Amino acid sequence: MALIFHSSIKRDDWWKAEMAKHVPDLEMRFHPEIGNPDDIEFALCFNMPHGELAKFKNLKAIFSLGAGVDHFFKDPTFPKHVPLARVVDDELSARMTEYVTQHVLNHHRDQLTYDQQQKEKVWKVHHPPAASSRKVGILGLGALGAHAAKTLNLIGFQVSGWSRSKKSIDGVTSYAGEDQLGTFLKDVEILVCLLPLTEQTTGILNKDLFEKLPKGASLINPGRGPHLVEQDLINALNNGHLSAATLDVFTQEPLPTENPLWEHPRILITPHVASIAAPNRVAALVAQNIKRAREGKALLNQVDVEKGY
Ligand code: NDP
Ligand code: OXD
Repeated sequence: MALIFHSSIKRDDWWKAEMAKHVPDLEMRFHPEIGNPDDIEFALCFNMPHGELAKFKNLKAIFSLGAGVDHFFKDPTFPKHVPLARVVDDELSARMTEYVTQHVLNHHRDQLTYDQQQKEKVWKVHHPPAASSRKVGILGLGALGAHAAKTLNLIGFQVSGWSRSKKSIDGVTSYAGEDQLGTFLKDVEILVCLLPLTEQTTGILNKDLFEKLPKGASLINPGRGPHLVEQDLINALNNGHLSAATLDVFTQEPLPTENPLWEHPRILITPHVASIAAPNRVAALVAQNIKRAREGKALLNQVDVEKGY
């Protein structure tokens, strides 16, 4: 009964101790010290090197260390028949809501303009509309998007969201499916992307989508880098159709120093920190799911591999 662990963050002793609190009979092995691959029944990982998970023929479950699972599906040998669970956690949602709220307010109050004015020692007032007449739209109304939508609504913004299936969230207008994307976008002044990265959503933040937004709209992307066509964003900012953007995730991470996004005066960049799953919460979730797998129960927060999220 062994669990293989892989993460770029090396805290092996900590993970051993934390998992032992919940599942004392579990042996933890740290990739690449696999031992006999046939011993491995569970895998807890993020960005596992391709081809590795396919070596474990007796896997009972795979757990993502984060909310996103696109990193698994990039591996052509990923064992799709093994149940896969991801992190859905109130604290993770609350942290993402902090990030989204912070940057919605930045764009709502035109903070990038004041940052520039401060550099130039310019005292000039710009009057933002009241939150009650500002329209914020969220692509993706799942665990993270729905949480952020509710908070933005409490602050007083007019909030709408777009998802695959229609939602019923107090104070949030819900649009669903390809047919309603244009209607959703036409009023959105601040657009937040909290979609998972799938075949359907790759490149969704592109020229066509930007043109459907009203002039002066801004973008916040804590979803995934490949949602965005970077050059289309730069063009839309340079021609004045979009006014500003906040980007947390990038097609290439770390963002290469020569990437023009770094220097754009209307882009605010953070290094994939919008919401990081807390290890103690992940350990508790994984332990709960290991117990369920041992009892033959369905996993909590199981991913639909056909949908890809
Ligand atoms: P969920 O799976 O809970 O929600 C995804 C939402 O997107 C759902 O509402 C779903 O619709 C909608 N959706 C998916 N595909 C489509 C589509 N083709 N068209 C329309 N809507 C679609 O995911 P989470 O909210 O937990 O996480 C979202 C993403 O946030 C993660 O996948 C990850 O990429 C990113 N993330 C980023 C972090 C960061 O620090 N930057 C941290 C954590 C996550 P429906 O509800 O109808 O299925
Ligand atoms: C996640 C992330 O998916 O950190 O949890 O991006």
